[in-house]
Amino acid sequence: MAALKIYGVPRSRAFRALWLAKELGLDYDNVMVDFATGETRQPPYLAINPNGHVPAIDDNGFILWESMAINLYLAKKHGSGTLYPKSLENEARCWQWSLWGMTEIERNVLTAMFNRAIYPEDKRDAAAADAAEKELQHPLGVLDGAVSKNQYLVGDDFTVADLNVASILSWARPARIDFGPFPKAADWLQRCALRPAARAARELQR
Ligand SMILES: N[C@@H](CCC(=O)N[C@@H](CS)C(=O)NCC(=O)O)C(=O)O
Repeated sequence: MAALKIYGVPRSRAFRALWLAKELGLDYDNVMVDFATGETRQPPYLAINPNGHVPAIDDNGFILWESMAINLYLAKKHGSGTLYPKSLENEARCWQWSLWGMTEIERNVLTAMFNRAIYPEDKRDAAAADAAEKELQHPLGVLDGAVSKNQYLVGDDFTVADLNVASILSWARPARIDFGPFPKAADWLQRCALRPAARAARELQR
């Protein structure tokens, strides 16, 4: 049994931690807690994450939840100097982009995805999806500007900042977000998605 357990089926936000674990070459066990079965709300799992959400990790007895915190923790622990920058300023930029992803884009990408791809057709709200995409125009412009200057969000090397934001934007395709006005962001997203670890994590979703 591996020292690291990652809770959550790969088609959940656990995908983010699984992608990171693959980038870092970590030995882990993926505990298949499924959000669709209500398992996340049962006492055994609530003892791990009282919020009833996946992902969570158990790293040799240290329990942590919230996908971005998990990835920042694992990247700092195992990827210092590679996926996790050594300077305080670049470390802070990884926090900045991770928090940005969660607060500026995640909700609207999800709204568009649910209303264009996930809900049964008769339950979809096209206007809500369009409004969400409209709200995304400004932050996607910010992202486009950031990756116009450098290859990646924190300079020219791929870091946990890219992984965290790109994993949120992995929903942009089913959400049918038009990246036409954001060509640099589209290229950056493609660069991230084509990484072998990203492909390997997507394979787990099949
Ligand atoms: N902010 C949390 C959100 C986690 C979350 O909402 N996960 C969903 C699956 S992707 C979940 O567990 N849903 C089931 C539930 O809430 O019971 C994170 O990023 O880790």
